[in-house]
Amino acid sequence: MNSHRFPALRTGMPRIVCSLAYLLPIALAPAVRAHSAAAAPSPSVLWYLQPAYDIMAGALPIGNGRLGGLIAGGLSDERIVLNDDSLWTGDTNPGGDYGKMGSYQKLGEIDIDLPGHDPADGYRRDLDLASATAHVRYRTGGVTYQREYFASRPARVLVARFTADKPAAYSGSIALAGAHSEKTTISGNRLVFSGKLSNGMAYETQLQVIADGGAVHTDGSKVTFDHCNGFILILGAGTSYIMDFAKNYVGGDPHPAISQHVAIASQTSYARLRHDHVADYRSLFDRVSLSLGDSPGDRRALPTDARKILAAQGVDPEMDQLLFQYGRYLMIACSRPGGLPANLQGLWNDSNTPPWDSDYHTDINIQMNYWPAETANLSECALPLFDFVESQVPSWRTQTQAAPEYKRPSGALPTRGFDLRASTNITGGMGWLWIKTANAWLLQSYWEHYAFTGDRDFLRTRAYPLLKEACEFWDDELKTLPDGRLVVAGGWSPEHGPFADGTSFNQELVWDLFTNYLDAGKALGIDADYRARVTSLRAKLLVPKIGRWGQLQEWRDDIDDPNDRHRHTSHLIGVYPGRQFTLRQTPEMIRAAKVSLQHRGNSGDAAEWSFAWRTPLYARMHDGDGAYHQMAQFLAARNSCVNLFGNLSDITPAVVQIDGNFGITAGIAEMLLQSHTGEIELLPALPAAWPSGSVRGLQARGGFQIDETWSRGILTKVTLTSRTGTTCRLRYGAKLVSLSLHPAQSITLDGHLKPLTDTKRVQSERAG
Ligand code: FUC
Repeated sequence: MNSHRFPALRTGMPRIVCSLAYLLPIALAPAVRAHSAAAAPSPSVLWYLQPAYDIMAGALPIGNGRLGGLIAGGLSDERIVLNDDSLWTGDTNPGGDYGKMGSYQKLGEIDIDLPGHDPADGYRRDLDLASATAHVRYRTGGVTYQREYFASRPARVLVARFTADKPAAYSGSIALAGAHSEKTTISGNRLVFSGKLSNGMAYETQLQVIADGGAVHTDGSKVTFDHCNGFILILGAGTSYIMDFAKNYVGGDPHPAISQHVAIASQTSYARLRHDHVADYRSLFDRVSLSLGDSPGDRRALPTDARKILAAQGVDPEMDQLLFQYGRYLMIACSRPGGLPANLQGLWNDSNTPPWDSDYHTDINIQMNYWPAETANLSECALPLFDFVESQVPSWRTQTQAAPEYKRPSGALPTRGFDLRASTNITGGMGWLWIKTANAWLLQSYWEHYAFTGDRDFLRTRAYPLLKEACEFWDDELKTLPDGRLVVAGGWSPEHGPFADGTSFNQELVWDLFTNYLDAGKALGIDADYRARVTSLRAKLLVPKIGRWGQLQEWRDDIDDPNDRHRHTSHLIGVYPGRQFTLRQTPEMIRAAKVSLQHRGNSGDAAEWSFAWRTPLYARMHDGDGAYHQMAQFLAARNSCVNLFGNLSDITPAVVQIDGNFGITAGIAEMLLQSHTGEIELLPALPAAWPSGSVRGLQARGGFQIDETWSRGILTKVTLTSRTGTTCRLRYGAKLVSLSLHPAQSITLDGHLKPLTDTKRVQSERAG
């Protein structure tokens, strides 16, 4: 294989390179002569004029929910980093020993040598969010070369196609390398490696090379080809992991299924593979479209990395749209039913020692990953989270009920329920500290899934039993203060300050759990007695107070430091993603929350995800410009450094973390539509930066899909479609109407909430 000439392709490269250096790859690499601006694409494309400068920061991610690829786009040395979401080291249930938790692993990579392709003209690399396909295109030696990549869920493989506009243009080689010193074997143009991790997990990867014309032969560990017209690559992989506690998370040998997937895909035409992939992807992606207005005229001519810098300095609504849809793209690519949920890096990982083990962090990160699932109309993408939780609960339960930290003065241990530590692996293991109310926080997604979809079966069989079990846990664990108030004892406010009784984060999460449980029980009409008990427990919960500088106190004692710039905003969880405090019902608490938020400042404390939390927080305060400012900071973060993560990944602080991408998507949705108060509120936090626009297909609680159009900052039209057939209260500013819809019925209203269709069902109400 050629030495990796292009900086993007050197693995040991330091991740932080400062701003002037950013221009080096373009300015100093004669290898790549930029494509003309004339090819400026639609706003739903990420595009670049050079290969990735760093794999995690710059390569373009594709995924089918389980298998992922990071495309570097090198000229003479293309590199595709491979991942399988279940390839993890670590022991099953290591009993809180962080060291034994293991970490998410890199699977391997495909390395393609194309001697003579460097230098090239007109280089362009892109990721088209409308079709979930990535591309590389360039011209060299009088030939125009094109590559297309996608990850097919229907075919369960990654696919790449290399073509040229002249025959016999390709000569080179293809290698497949595992990340754990495996030996790759080749037979019939199929490269295979397999292995077993020290925890016994078996895995395998198969790559079929299908050449068009020319001569193909194998050369040791590579497939080499001379004068081919082009080639197609089909990659399948898997592990022996299954999400099943009862089987100790060990399933069968992955080999037969991988062989079958690769064989079938290899016999299927490229056009059919692509068609099926795009149809599958679009069935989710096309549910929501967003238009936030025009960007300054010259922006479309700029590649995404350059445009990101400018967008952070001024308004660029198309970039905001791109950020929103990129979060949805990533969700579809890394969280599909049957697979594991999105981990700290989603699915994409170039290391066997990734930051924080690329695990499932339970004190913000995994929760944030799923914030947009319901509002941004990707409810099915939340299913991996529920499958994961249910597969881990038996182990979490055992560990919780044996935890010395939960031992009471009497020596008794908990006998009901489960809780979580901050880090979790995929085999029931947990590490680091207990995040006492992480159980409540994870289960919030269960309630939300029902609230948005109206799926009663899910509520009855999956959500309700866990919500009740967690209530029973807190029923046993809450401590009674001398004044009769109930508190979570010795809890943290992630991730700073003292461990104390009645910390606001914990109080708000138990309130949230109890409320979700009560709503669930009421919807199902069951367990009236226990509901009465939980109602009385909830009434006794200590409610966070307003402190000496007008802040929403983070702790029971008024010890908040007004200069505290910590990245977490844990005490504001009752504002977002919770619903304890709302503008209309508890305006004084929202005012106090805003004081706290403003004092947190704008540093984000080096975690980009913190801007992605502050965006929906300001949105819930109906401060659209405040929300926009946080979103702009997310975009701006670390623009002074090159590794400015041109692929738009969130970074925390020098490593990729995916939570912020999801949080920003959720934040934008929350600016445009809210439904946590019992009303559906239209355009609650529209910023001045988006004076005119439209959105189609956002979801609201109660099983509604909402389309909104606005002009000069004012709603002009709204269409509601009811999934299940129900009533709702629809609000725009001071205007409020009640609607009653049949299943699948739609209704359109103007900006005064006057019906444009089906007048019978609309009845005006006075604003509350
Ligand atoms: C939490 C955060 C960190 C980081 C880590 C993965 O500990 O406080 O910023 O996101 O998770």
